[in-house]
Amino acid sequence: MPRVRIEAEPAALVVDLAAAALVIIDMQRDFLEPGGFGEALGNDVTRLRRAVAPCKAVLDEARRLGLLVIHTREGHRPDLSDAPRHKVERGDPANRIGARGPMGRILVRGEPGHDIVPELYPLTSEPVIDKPGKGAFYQTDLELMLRNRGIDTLFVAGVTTEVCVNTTVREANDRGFRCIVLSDCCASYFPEFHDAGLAMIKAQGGIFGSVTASPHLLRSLAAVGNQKIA
Ligand code: TIU
Repeated sequence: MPRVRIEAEPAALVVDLAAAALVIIDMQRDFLEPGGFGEALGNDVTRLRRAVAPCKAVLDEARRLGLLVIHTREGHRPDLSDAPRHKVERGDPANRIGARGPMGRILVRGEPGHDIVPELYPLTSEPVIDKPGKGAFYQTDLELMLRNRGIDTLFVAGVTTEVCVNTTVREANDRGFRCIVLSDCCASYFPEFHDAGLAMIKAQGGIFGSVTASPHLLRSLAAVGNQKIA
């Protein structure tokens, strides 16, 4: 089984790729495109677009090697019965979760805006986790899926760095999964929160996990050559 050394902060790591997965968090049109939830919350969505190309490069390499890839989407049932009241009632009523926007009902499963951006669209073989919360482990079968596959290490990408990425990494850390967050594959509407979100993960000897930039991972994966992981 291929093992690779990856440059990371606070320290380099050795990863058994057969026990690793790429988890891409919430790269949904609602967060990344105009007219969605992100913009409805008053955010500049172009700030998130910069993560798409690095994510695509890592996704392509993961697919080439046969690394397990899991996508997540934040969103709710059409009747919003799985959405806490305070979450639904946040913000301008015209732009709330469940309200009708240019990409359908905001953050509702099955609507165009809820789906993943075309550049990173999942293959049918790649599990998609629909999650009602910020963390990908909360009320989902992600942990079951990872344990069934013997996964102990997660490469984490997606948006936003300080919200769903950080929440997921903290949940994963408590469950015993090692997280390696790909800094340029994550993004935030607030650059300072992106930086702080990454700093919090890798501080204190990597209290929640490690951080690296995608070129380091890509270099390590390229060294595997044409060996297939699975
Ligand atoms: N608003 C914001 O920064 N994020 C979210 O609402 N969800 C995710 O991060 N996916």
